[in-house]
Amino acid sequence: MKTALITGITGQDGSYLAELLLEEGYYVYGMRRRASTSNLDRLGKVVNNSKFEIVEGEVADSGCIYSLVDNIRPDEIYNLAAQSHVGTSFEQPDYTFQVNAMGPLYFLEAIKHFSLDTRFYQASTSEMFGKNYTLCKGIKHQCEETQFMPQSPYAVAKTNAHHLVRIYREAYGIFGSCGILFNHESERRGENFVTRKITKWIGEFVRWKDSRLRGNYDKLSYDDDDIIAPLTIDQKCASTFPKLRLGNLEAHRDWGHAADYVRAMWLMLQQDAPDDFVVATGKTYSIKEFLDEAFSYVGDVKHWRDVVVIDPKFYRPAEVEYLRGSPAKAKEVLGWEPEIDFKTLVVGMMRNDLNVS
Ligand code: NDP
Ligand code: GDR
Repeated sequence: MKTALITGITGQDGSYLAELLLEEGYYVYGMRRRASTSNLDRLGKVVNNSKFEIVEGEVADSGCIYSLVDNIRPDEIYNLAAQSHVGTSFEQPDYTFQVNAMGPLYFLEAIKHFSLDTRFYQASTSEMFGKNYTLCKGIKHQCEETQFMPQSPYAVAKTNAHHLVRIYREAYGIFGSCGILFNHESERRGENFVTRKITKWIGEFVRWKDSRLRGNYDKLSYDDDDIIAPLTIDQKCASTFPKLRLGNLEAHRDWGHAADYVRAMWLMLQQDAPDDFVVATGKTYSIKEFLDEAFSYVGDVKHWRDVVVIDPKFYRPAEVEYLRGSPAKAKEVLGWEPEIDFKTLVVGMMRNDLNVS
C-alpha cells in the first residue's frame, strides 16, 4: 500500500486530497499544527477512516520536519501547508517567509538526507506570475514559460520554494514537482478569501431576512452604520444588516474547483519524471462578475451595488490584476481537464452557504 504525507491537512485542499488518496488506496498521514481547538471540520469524510492518521507538525520547525520524514518515509509528500492569504502576507511578511519558503526547504533537505525515494509535491501558485502575462494568439494568459514577477511577500516566498524544488531536482535527483495552481475554490474555502466571503455574506443575509420576516428578532445582528436600502423585498426587511465590505472589484481571476485541482496534484506525482505544471481553467472573470453570478442565484437584492461597500482596508499595497492560466501542458501530459465550470462552482458555494441540501 502506498503511503502519503499531506501537510496543510486542515485546509481546503488538504481535505479534498485526503479523500482522493484514500479512494486511490493510500495510507494517508495528515499533518496539522498544534491548535487549542479542534480544527478538523473539513475532514468529516476521512477522519474516521482506518487508513487515515493525523500527525502533529510545524513546517517552520526544521527538526520537527526532519524527524517526521525520517519516521514515516512516505512514498509521496504533498506540501500544502502555507500562510496562504496574500493580503496577510503584507502584514506578516517574516512569518510568511518562514512557513512558505523555509518550510519547503526543510522538506527537501529531509528527503535528501533520509528518504531519497520520496516523491515531493510543492503547492506553487499563479501569484508567482504577478503582473506578468504572455500574449498567445491575441489572448493574455500565463503558462509554464511566462516569467515570474511576484507582487507580494506571499508570492515571493512561494517563488523561492518553486526554484528550490527545481534545484533539488537537478542537483540531487529528487522527484519534486510543482503545481502552479490558479485560484480554486469550493464550499470548504476559507472565509476570508473573496469568493467565500461573498457567498457566506449572502447566506447570512438571506437567513437574517427570513428570520426577520418570521418576527424572530432575537437572532438578528445590527450595525447602525450600515443601513441596507433599497431592497426589492418587503420593506419590513429594509432595516439594518452589516453591508458586504470588499476591496478591489476590478481584479480578474481564473477560478476552478478544488476537487478538480487536487486530482492534478496527484497525477503529477504519478508521472515517470518530475516536472512543473500550470493548473487552470483557461477562463477569467472579475470580482464583479463573481458578484453578478452569486447574487443572481438569490435574486433578493436588486443589485449587489446596493449592498457592497468599497473599503480601502481590503485593498492590497500591491495587486495582481489579471490571471488567466493556460492548462495546455497539464492536458497534454497529465490528461487533466477541469470538470467543474465557473457557474457550477458558484452555484455549489451558494447552495452550501444557503444551507440548501
Ligand atoms: P488553506 O489556507 O485552506 O490551508 C492552509 C493549510 O496550511 C491549513 O491546514 C493550515 O493549518 C496549514 N498551515 C499554515 N501554517 C502552517 C504551519 N506553520 N505549519 C503547519 N501547517 C500550517 O489553503 P488551501 O488549502 O487553499 O491551499 C493549499 C496550498 O495551496 C497552500 O500552500 C496555498 O498557498 C496553495 N495554493 C492555493 C490556491 C488556492 O486557490 N486555494 C492556489 C495556488 C496555491 P491551520 O488550519 O492550522 O491554519
Ligand atoms: P488571491 O485570493 O489573493 O487571488 O489568493 P483572494 O480571494 O484573497 O483575492 C482575490 C482577489 O479579490 C480581491 N478582493 C478581495 N480579496 C479578499 N480576500 N477580501 C476582500 O474583501 C476582497 N475584495 C477584493 C483581491 O484584492 C484579489 O485581487 C488566492 C489564495 O488562495 C492564494 O493562496 C493562492 O496562491 C492564490 O489564490 C492563487
